[in-house]
Amino acid sequence: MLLIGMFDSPYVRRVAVSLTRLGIPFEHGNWSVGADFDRIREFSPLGRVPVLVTDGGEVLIESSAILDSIDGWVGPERALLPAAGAARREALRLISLAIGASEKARDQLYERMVRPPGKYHEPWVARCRAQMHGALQLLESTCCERGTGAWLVDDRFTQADVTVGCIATFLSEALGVFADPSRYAALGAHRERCEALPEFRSTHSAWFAAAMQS
Ligand SMILES: N[C@@H](CCC(=O)N[C@@H](CS)C(=O)NCC(=O)O)C(=O)O
Repeated sequence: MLLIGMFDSPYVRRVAVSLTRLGIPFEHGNWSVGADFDRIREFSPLGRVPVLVTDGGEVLIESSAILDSIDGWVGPERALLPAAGAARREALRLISLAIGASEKARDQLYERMVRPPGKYHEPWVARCRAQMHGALQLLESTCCERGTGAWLVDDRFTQADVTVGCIATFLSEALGVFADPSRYAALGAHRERCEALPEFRSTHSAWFAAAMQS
């Protein structure tokens, strides 16, 4: 099994954390969507990561669809997304908030990275920033309600923890959202708890963290 994409992407990383957590071995294609664009497009013409190539040669794209397949392979007892009911709805709500915040962060970053300086549209950046913080405030409220040391849904580690953890670290390193430790204290504590786990440690992109600080 080959997982294509760098771990600086929270979408790639949530797949890598899930595979590692579930004990599913994979080879890592540490390819950049910039420098290795043509190589990635040989597997997926969309040119976006993550891409998961199974041992049977099937090419899976889109992190949520990939995670759905992985849960299917391990079965309902071990699946990271709760199977049904209130737990599943709550996990999907938290995952949607985290993904939404990440997409709004990406839009802010791309505005600076892709457009020439004279073409920045500040009202769009401000709108994205407000939307990102709106989602983060709801995640912070949930972490506060759950209390210190609790996982986000039920009493077990789920895909909500994986995704919120990966995206919180991406937002921390790319945009410094935890620079003021009092602003998202409970979410920050949840992130640190996730990052202490072996599956998070083994998939952390030290390169990205350093590049964003310099
Ligand atoms: N919804 C997609 C988002 C994936 C995504 O945006 N990947 C970024 C890297 S973080 C990418 O491939 N960007 C290059 C591009 O879109 O051209 C998923 O969950 O897999």
